[in-house]
Amino acid sequence: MKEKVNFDQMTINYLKSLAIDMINEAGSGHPGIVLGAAPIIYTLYKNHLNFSTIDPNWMNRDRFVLSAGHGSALLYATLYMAGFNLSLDDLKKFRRAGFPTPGHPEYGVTSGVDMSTGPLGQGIASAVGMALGAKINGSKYKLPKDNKMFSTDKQIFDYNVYVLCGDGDLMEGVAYEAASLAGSLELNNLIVLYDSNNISLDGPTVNAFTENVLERFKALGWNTELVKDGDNINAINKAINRAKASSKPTIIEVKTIIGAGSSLAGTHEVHGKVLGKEETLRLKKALNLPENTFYVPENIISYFRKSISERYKKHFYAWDDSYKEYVKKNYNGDYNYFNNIVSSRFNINIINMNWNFSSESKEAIRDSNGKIMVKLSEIIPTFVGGSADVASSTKTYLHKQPDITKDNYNGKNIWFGVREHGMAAITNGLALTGLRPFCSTFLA
Ligand SMILES: Cc1ncc(C[n+]2csc(CCOP(=O)(O)OP(=O)(O)O)c2C)c(N)n1
Repeated sequence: MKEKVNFDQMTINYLKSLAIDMINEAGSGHPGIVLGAAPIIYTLYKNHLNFSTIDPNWMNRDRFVLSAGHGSALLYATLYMAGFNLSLDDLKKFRRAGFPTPGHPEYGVTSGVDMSTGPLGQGIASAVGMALGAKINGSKYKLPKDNKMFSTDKQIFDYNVYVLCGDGDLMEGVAYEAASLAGSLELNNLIVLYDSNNISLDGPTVNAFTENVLERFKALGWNTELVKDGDNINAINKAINRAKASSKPTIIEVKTIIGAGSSLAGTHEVHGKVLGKEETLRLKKALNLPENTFYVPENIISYFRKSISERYKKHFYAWDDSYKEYVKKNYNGDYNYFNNIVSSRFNINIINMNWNFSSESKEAIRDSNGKIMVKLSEIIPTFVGGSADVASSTKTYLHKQPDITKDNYNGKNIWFGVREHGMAAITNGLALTGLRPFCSTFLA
């Protein structure tokens, strides 16, 4: 009897082998996360992440942030398999200057990369800003409810932000500062997949990182999920489904084995050690794959791409109808104008505005600056921001503009609390959503 092909498993195996071939060819990279986290990224891209490879910059696409930026080979292999604008040749040139496959993901260089990452902790922290940006835009641009088509207000921006992070990201303080604010603001569009393998670069995490991470996130106001077997894509899938339905941000801890399937599995040595030829051949044999390098059969690629496009099409066309209706109603059908507004692509000549400042004035510069910011907030629709609890001193509170709270995202003042590092990273994330953000603190 012919054995039934398990397409999910085979696609995961081919993802692993492509990424391992890339690292071998480059002579450097990180096989550990590739072999441990491939089922996580596969489940996310195949079943959940809404995006269009035809329009990779679709404004309402779900965002993906690889906070563990050292796992770039896995990301590029996934983007190639999903049909983004990457060729096998680009994969072969992993880590070479001038190719869209740099050592760590770079925004604007690779189609499908939503944020530059590498410095651990920054990705997850900036993803909080991206999720907040989505909430702010979601609250601003919407069609009122219509009983025939939809029963609640239809938001033009309602995307989720997904993060893949590792132990290292969660050891960084900036991650917790930002996660704390995400909990307070109930950013339920933020879903963090935690590749939990108890190993980092130098050794086991037990040497330095022993807290119960999920309990900690629970205390921050997050929904938490645990998947005990990182190879169980069914369980990962269900956890993501529950996360999407949650009223809080979610962290899904997925227990994995670093470098799974290699002879160094479960050790820190495989974190960043090139596997090499013999070891790779052994691995491919164990994964039931041919020895060929940079090889994926057509039927595997088309299985992955078809699964994605069938899911995405429904979502995209429904969104496109709402978008067109919204722009027709509110912007006379001028799509360019609307698109430019929401991505801060406009010029305002502030020099020629009537400022009434005198060179004789004894007013403190921060007071004058505060007045300028208030005025700008009235004319720049995407101007939002706040301070690390020192707006009374820095004079950056936007008087006349509403606060952004968990009950009302349609405001302009963000209360960052005393969290300077988190604030800066979150502000980067806000900028990535098209907003024109500011933040303020002072140097002591
Ligand atoms: C801020 C920062 N410090 C240090 C590093 C160097 N570094 C890269 S990966 C890594 C270990 C990360 O461990 P983990 O997140 O568990 O990844 P895994 O070993 O599971 O791949 C370190 C220390 C970095 N990229 N960023």
